[in-house]
Amino acid sequence: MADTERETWRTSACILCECNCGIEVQLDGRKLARIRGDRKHPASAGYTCEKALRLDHYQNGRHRLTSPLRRRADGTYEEIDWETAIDEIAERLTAVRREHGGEKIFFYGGGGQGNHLGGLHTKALQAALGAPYFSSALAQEKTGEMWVDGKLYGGHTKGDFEHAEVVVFLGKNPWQSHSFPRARPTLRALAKDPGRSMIVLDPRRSETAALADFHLQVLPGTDAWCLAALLGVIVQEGLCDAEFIAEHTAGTGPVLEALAEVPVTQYAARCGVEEDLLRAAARRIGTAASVTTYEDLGVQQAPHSTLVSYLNKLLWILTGNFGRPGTMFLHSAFAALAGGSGKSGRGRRTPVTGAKIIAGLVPCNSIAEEILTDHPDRFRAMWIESANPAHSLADSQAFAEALDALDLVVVVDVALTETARRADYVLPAASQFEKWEATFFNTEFPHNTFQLRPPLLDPLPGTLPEPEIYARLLRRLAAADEELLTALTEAAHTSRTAFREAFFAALGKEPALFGLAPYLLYETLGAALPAAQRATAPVWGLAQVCAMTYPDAVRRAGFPDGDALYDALLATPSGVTFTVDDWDDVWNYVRRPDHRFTVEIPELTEKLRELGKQGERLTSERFPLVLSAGERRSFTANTIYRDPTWRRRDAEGALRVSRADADRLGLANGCTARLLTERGSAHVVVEVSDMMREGHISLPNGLGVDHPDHGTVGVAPNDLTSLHHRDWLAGTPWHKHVPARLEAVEPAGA
Ligand SMILES: Nc1nc2c(c(=O)[nH]1)N[C@H]1C(S)=C(S)[C@@H](COP(=O)(O)OP(=O)(O)OC[C@H]3O[C@@H](n4cnc5c(=O)[nH]c(N)nc54)[C@H](O)[C@@H]3O)O[C@H]1N2
Ligand SMILES: Nc1nc2c(c(=O)[nH]1)N[C@H]1C(S)=C(S)[C@@H](COP(=O)(O)OP(=O)(O)OC[C@H]3O[C@@H](n4cnc5c(=O)[nH]c(N)nc54)[C@H](O)[C@@H]3O)O[C@H]1N2
Ligand code: SF4
Ligand SMILES: [Mo]
Repeated sequence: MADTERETWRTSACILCECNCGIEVQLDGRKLARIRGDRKHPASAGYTCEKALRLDHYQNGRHRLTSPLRRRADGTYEEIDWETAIDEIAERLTAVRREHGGEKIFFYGGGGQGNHLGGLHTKALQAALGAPYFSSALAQEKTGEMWVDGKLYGGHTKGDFEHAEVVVFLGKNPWQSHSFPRARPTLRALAKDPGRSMIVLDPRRSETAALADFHLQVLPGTDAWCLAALLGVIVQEGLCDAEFIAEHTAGTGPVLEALAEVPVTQYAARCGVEEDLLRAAARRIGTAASVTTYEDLGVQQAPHSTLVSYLNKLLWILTGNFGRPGTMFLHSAFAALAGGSGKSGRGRRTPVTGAKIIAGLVPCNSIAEEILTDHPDRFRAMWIESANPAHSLADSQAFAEALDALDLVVVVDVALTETARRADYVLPAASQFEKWEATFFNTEFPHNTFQLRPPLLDPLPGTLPEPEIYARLLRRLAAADEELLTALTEAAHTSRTAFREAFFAALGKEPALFGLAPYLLYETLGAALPAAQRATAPVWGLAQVCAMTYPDAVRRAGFPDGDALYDALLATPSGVTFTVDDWDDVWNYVRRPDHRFTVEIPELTEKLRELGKQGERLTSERFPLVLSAGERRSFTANTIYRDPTWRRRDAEGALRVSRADADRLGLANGCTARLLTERGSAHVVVEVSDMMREGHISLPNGLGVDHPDHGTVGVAPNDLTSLHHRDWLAGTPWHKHVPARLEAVEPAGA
């Protein structure tokens, strides 16, 4: 019995958030009939949350497209065959390039929460077209943090939450949003252990805040003052780690001076946190044996976002909480999630508005501005894959107008999304369970893991996996030299060694080919692999680079070279630990010749000093409330699930309102109200909630998407947000801080 059962459970992963918990699936025909956590997965070890069990709503929903679509003059769509679609798109891309230049073709997306393999091929198309401008959702949440990371140590940091004595969450509700492996058991263990403490900065009593030892219930958008005050206490009471500062940092003096001057009492009042509680939290951080912190959307999409990222990092740097169990770390990566912050990327700006490009990403709030203009350098075409920016970017209406202004829009998606509805061509992708997939959210240390997931099903008829879509288009564009393709294919048929030598020799001779590498690998090595594994060829290339970048750590994980790593990935569908480090190795990830953190960032130290002068608020008499537009709840998952019946509770995604505000406005639980912002208005269902503090209201993310059977349920948050409220440096939007007004529609109790 055990054997037959084991045979029918197939290995995959959840695609709903960056944790990508391993799952096992029992199929009933094409239905994902039963789903459970995969105990063999090296990071999640059997854990899932409630959302994963509903994945059939994604796989087999009525939203699935089964034919390429072409837009008619009247805005409706007609089905066309793949050959026609590829021919016409190739022709129109070529025309845009001829008339305006390849750099006028803008790329967006290239991977969501579960699928990054297709994005490799998007890069190849960009290279073939000479189109360097690109963005994704990362440029509306993480680019401020990435810029700070680049200045401080040149890498991405995360924390060892499982072992930390003190954990600080800033604008982060991991009970619902996860973001580190096995989040709920980890939080429960933290809360239960009297020797450990959890500190949460959140205006809302979130599920995580309710478990915390210190809930610093800041006024929305005032985290900069709260953090400056916490740091002020640490510096002024001598709780810094002087030895760590002397040994591992440079340029710390001016920062310590600025913090020594912070008026703690005044800043505590400014952020609305009781001074004694704030001081107690600071002392807990300053005296703990190990501390980790996690900042997320509540601060990254709110005022002072980049400054807050900096202050967050100072909190663990000045207290020496790096590079030991239970503290912060830098880590290896199977492949880079974003790039371009290196030599070639430094100092790049957008062509029309001159916005700063960080980690190769154009700020999301700038995209519409780069299009809706007469400027000769405006973008003329857009390629969008695995993203729904007409729903997810600030000011949906402006973005829709921008799409309409372009000469050509192509969308690759599984559904006719809000974005696809504005496209000239929509190409239907095979689902993430119908092709090889993987993500590059590999951020753990000292053991980092990567999973290459085999398909559970054949592609739905009419759809194609992205690698095949891009290969057809790149062939039509004659992107690679035929002789080179023939020579590489021959080498691939000879042996892996022959191929490796031929491939790297070709790249060495012509570095420009690097951009096309995923396509070259698919066409040549892929053609020599068993047909069912063809799409894994680019992963062979990544495995080579990974083994060259971290030779010792990959060897310690048991792989003498990139080929051994690639073979293990194919043979181990539950995922592989690809690097094994020691805590002593962590300093090797600090990208500085002296391996020291560069602590002073003059632009931000200046902003820190200016906090004392700033009193202005974004709210006004007209818009007295602060709306957080996009809260993560138990039944939200960006726009991956389009069928509203996947939600077990909170069907319409209620607006959470404090009791005080509800009473003042005459609103009762379940009633409808009108929500207005400077950009738009919507009817909302009200939930009177003890989670909320007065003046703060909160709408969930991922609602307001259209479905063929159910219409549009709930509010699309970005009908209410504006392009103008954004970080001065990174351009990241303040989705969590939208000035708003609420009006009763039906009187309470009616
Ligand atoms: N269930 C679920 N989980 C998800 C996702 C999902 O769609 N659904 N999406 C995934 C993705 S893409 C991401 S990026 C992460 C995001 O994960 P989180 O950032 O944790 O999610 P949010 O709920 O957007 O925001 C976190 C908290 O910020 C608080 N907040 C609002 N304003 C402020 C403020 O001014 N200061 C402070 N300190 N806090 C504030 C909110 O009250 C909220 O509790 O979640 C991932 N996980
Ligand atoms: N107001 C407000 N706006 C926000 C946020 C917020 O909190 N508030 N959060 C922001 C954040 S953090 C994020 S990450 C973004 C998320 O927003 P987006 O990056 O736009 O991502 P999703 O909504 O997840 O859209 C993923 C798309 O991929 C499609 N898809 C699924 N599988 C496949 C596949 O295999 N192939 C292809 N080609 N397509 C596929 C889905 O149908 C869907 O259209 O939203 C951001 N927008
Ligand atoms: S934590 Fe994220 S990846 Fe894991 S099951 Fe839940 S939604 Fe899926
Ligand atoms: Mo996100």
